[in-house]
Amino acid sequence: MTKQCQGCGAPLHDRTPGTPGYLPAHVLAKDSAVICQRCYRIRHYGQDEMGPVTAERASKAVLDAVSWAEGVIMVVDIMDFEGSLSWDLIRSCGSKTLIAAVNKCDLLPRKVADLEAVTWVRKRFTDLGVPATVALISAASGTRVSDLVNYCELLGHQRWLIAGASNTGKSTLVNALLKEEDQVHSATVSRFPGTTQETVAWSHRRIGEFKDSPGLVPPGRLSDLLPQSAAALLIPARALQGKVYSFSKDAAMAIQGCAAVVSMDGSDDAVAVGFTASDVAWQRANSTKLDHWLASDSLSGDEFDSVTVSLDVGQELVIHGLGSVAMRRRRTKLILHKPKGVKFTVRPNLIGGKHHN
Ligand SMILES: Nc1nc2c(ncn2[C@@H]2O[C@H](COP(=O)(O)OP(=O)(O)OP(=O)(O)O)[C@@H](O)[C@H]2O)c(=O)[nH]1
Ligand SMILES: [Mg+2]
Ligand SMILES: [Zn+2]
Repeated sequence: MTKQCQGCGAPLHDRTPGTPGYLPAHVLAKDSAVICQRCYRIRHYGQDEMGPVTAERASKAVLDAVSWAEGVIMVVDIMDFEGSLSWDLIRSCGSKTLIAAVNKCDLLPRKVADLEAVTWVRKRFTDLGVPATVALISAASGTRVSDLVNYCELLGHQRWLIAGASNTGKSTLVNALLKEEDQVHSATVSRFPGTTQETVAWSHRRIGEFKDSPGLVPPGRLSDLLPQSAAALLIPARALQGKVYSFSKDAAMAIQGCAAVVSMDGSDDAVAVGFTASDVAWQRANSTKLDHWLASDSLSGDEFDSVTVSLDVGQELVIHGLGSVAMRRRRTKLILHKPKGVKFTVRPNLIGGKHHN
């Protein structure tokens, strides 16, 4: 039987160097061979020259695994909440138990109390009509992973699927669960989306069998339109940071080559806060030179389109796979310039105005 890479799930082989699952024949022949060359290079050098799993393959693997599972743990990135929700996954779960493990809560500013964040997430799911039980966790630090385990145990299912959009931290959660089991093997984790290639089965004394799975690619995330190395810059990896700018009429803020917002009617005391949790940040921009600047610097290579958005105080505009903009003090109409195909959402603030005024 073909062995499977324990890190990424690709079938191990010695045929084509430079593809997931590859190992030189003499290494593959050893009993101790458990991870492929790609996983080895990701783990030891932080490099993935072989690229992500295709969206089609990931989708097929996940849908097959949903039929196997009694319960699904859907991992969502709190820093890109709407962008990292997979509606295909939610729909495919039907009436199965669906737990939303809302991950990376360590990246929220410390001022945001846990209860406030959980309340926000629950309300968001209710507003969106998603019937999920919420667990707010940090898989990386292990925060509240034991609560998630307790809840799974209580439900008594024996087959769990860990699934969700790419880069949300599924494999990191798998490793947090394996840590409780003193497992010597682990799933491969990387900052590049598309690391896990196939489902990988593990077991846990208290929750039964569980599977890691390849990341789904929900449509509309800016980070998915870029080459993997550029995408890594946009992926939430650091504490959420807000940049505050006055936002009088014609004022503009931009993330170079990615998106811009221009105020259409801001009064003199209007203030906008641009949030990101990645290696990029909102900057002040010159609204008269914006067209040229966006077109010549498009990171995605896509054409830009423009939409008018009204933003109330207490609401924020989220650009999927990039960041968000919130208004303080005044309701403001703005024009959003973004690459075609990138989705946006207007939603209640994740971080209340009271924390950042
Ligand atoms: N700050 C923070 N980063 C996390 C957390 N969980 C995962 N990450 C980071 O998110 C990135 C993706 O993690 P993975 O576990 O590989 O994500 P995945 O969902 O398995 O990704 P794919 O296999 O590509 O679909 C890595 O850089 C992780 O270190 C978390 O709780 N907090
Ligand atoms: Mg993974
Ligand atoms: Zn591998």
